[in-house]
Formats: sequence, structure tokens, C-alpha cells
Amino acid sequence: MSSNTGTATADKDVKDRQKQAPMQPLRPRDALTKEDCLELFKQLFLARYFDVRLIKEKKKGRLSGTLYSSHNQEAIIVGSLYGLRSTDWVSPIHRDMPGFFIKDMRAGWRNHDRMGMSIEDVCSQVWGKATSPGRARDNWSHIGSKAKHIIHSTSMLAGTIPAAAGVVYADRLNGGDAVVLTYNGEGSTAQGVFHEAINFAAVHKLPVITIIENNQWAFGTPTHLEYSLPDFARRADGYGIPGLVADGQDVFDVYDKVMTAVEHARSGNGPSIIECKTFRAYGHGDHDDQRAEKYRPPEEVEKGRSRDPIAMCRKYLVEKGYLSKEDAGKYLAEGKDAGQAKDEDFPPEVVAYMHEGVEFAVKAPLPEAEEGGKWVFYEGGNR
Ligand SMILES: Cc1ncc(C[n+]2csc(CCOP(=O)(O)OP(=O)(O)O)c2C)c(N)n1
Ligand SMILES: [Mg+2]
Repeated sequence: MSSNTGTATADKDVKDRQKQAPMQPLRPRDALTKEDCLELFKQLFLARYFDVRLIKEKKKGRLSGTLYSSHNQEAIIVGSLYGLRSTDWVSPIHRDMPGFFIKDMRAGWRNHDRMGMSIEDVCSQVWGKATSPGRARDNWSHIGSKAKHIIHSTSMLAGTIPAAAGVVYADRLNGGDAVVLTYNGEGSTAQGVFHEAINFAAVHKLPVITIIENNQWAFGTPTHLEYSLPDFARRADGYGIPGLVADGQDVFDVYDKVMTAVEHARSGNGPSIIECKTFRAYGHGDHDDQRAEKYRPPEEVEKGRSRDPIAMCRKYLVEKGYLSKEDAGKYLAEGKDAGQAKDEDFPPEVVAYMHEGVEFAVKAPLPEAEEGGKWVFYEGGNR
């Protein structure tokens, strides 16, 4: 039986462990250079063009399979990834396809050694070719790369958060300081595994930053039938961790909030939730586009798409004096859906980069038949 003093010390230890370090709100955007801001602007065009181009390719009959659009949600992907270190991990899902190649893009768009996939990798995956990181064994976002610090995406919503927590737990035990960004739609947060994983991360103070892409819809279910809070971020209170709300249309606000959480996590203060408020531009996937027109009133869609992340970023750059009025009017992709947008609406560098990925994938071979019997069990290698 422990002495009274021993019990008091143990109680204090427990209280110390349960104490929440306050999150210091940061404005890391103030330290971004003009070049950084212009790069973020270009990456927004790139994420949008990826979407536009795939829809056009499918319309032309050069591509099959379902597309899950990130149109209007690009600021979340671009803003959250920009401040990461190469050693950090990400866990993207179906709505984050551009994140696979935008990760670590600061190390050079065409630098094959950077800690993100190449556009050739990602397009090969979309086209189901042998050159895809998953060797075309599955489609869309069902890829990952241990070497590039990208956790394999699955269709089991919220199912990657425990895996992400385990990855950074192992990294901590090995003396690393990596953080992980997990991405989840607001609908996926109703899964039991979401609560289990966040709770586990909270009690072990793991550097897991959960980004909630709150696009107001989970397939055909609106948010008021998903949870009963004005701000989803308040769920964080129940786990004893910070929860921030970001304007998901504003790449700089996303950057500020995510980097605040990253600093907090890297300093050993544990996980947090960042709710990014946005709006899903199209149907759940392109198979749902026509149905979505029936279950969502046109006024709601128009309002939800009225704050285009490209236009908002441009406005900020003009106000900062980083973009002249003349240059600002050069490429006007905002507000246009894939049927309206033309290549001339995007910077030529963006179009050329995506074009290289598309042409590589179109020409790449399909996998050999025997590939189907492989990779169920470990076959060596580190991908
Ligand atoms: C555990 C589980 N339940 C249901 C589904 C089917 N499903 C796939 S996406 C989706 C809606 C997801 O909505 P949300 O999490 O808000 O993400 P969004 O698609 O809006 O980005 C559903 C129900 C699934 N993949 N996994
Ligand atoms: Mg959603």
C-alpha cells in the first residue's frame, strides 16, 4: 500500500499529464516572403487545374473511373501542406488527391527526391497504369508511400487516424520530431474509430493534427444531420485538446491555423483539431453530380462557391503589393467549372506540369496479369 505522500505525488503526476498547454495563436503568414505567397497562389491554380483537366479527359473518353473533386477546397490542401518539414507525414483521403503531389513541393516541383509523389505517379494511379505507386491494384486515392511519408489512404472513413497516430508514436520513440496531418471530411467524424484514435492521441500527447474539411455535406447528408454543434471544432473540448476554426477558402488563414497546431504538436503538447469551413462544389463524386443538383438548392451552391480560394488569394496578393493589377488579371480560373475553364485561364507552368503527368500516364503500360496475384503478402522493397 502506498504512503500518503506517495499517493499525493502520483496524483500530482496524473494532474500534470492531464494539464493542457494553451495553444499560442500564431500568424506565420507574416513571415512568408513575396515568393512564398506567389508560390501558394500558383499551387492553388495547380490543384484546380488537376481537377479541371481530369474532368475534361474523362469527357473526351481518355479516362474512366469515378472522380472526387476538390474544386473550391484547394486552399485547405495547399495552405496546410506549405509549412511542413520534409520529414513530416500526411494522411490524405478521397477529397485530397492534389495533396499527394503538392506535399513537399517547395523542394522543387520536378525534384524526384522530394518527399511527395510526382505528377506522373499520381496520374498513373488515376489512369490505373503499371507505373502507379500501387501498381494499379486499386483506384483513386488508394495509394501511399512509406518512403515519401504518405500514409496509405483507405475507403474506411477515419480509419487512417489510428494508423497516423501509430506512425508518429513510433517516430517519437525513435527520437524523431515529425508531426502528421490527417485529413477527414466532417461526415467521417461520426465513425467510432475517429473518437478512439483522437482520444488515444490525446492521452499520449501525440503530434496528430486532424484537419476537418467541413464542406457541409457527407454524400447526401447535410451537417445538421451529422452533428449538433455550431462549430465542429468544439468536439476537441471533449478530448481535452485545442480545436481551431479556419476559413477554408483562405489559404493564409489555413496556413496560420495549421502552423499554430504544428508548433504546438512539435513542442510536445499533443494533438489538435482544425476545422476548415468550406463547401463541396460538385456532387460527392462525378457519379453523384446530377443527383446533387436535386438535393442541394442552387442558391446554396452559388453561395458556397462565391468565395473562391483563387480569387481570395489574388485579392490578398494585390493588397500586399505582391501582384500588380495588370498581372492579377492574367489568369482568371475562379468561378468557372470544368466545362467553362480553358487552359488560358491558368499559368502556363501549371498546364505544362499537369500535361506531362497526363501524357505519361496515357502512354504508360497496363499491369501484367500476374500482378494480380502479388503484393498481398510482403514481397520485399520499401515503397
Ligand atoms: C466507414 C465508412 N462508411 C461509409 C462510407 C461511404 N462513404 C464514402 S465517402 C462518404 C461521405 C463522406 O463525407 P465526408 O466525410 O464529409 O467527406 P466529403 O466526401 O464530404 O469530403 C461516405 C458515407 C465509407 N467509405 N466508410
Ligand atoms: Mg463532407
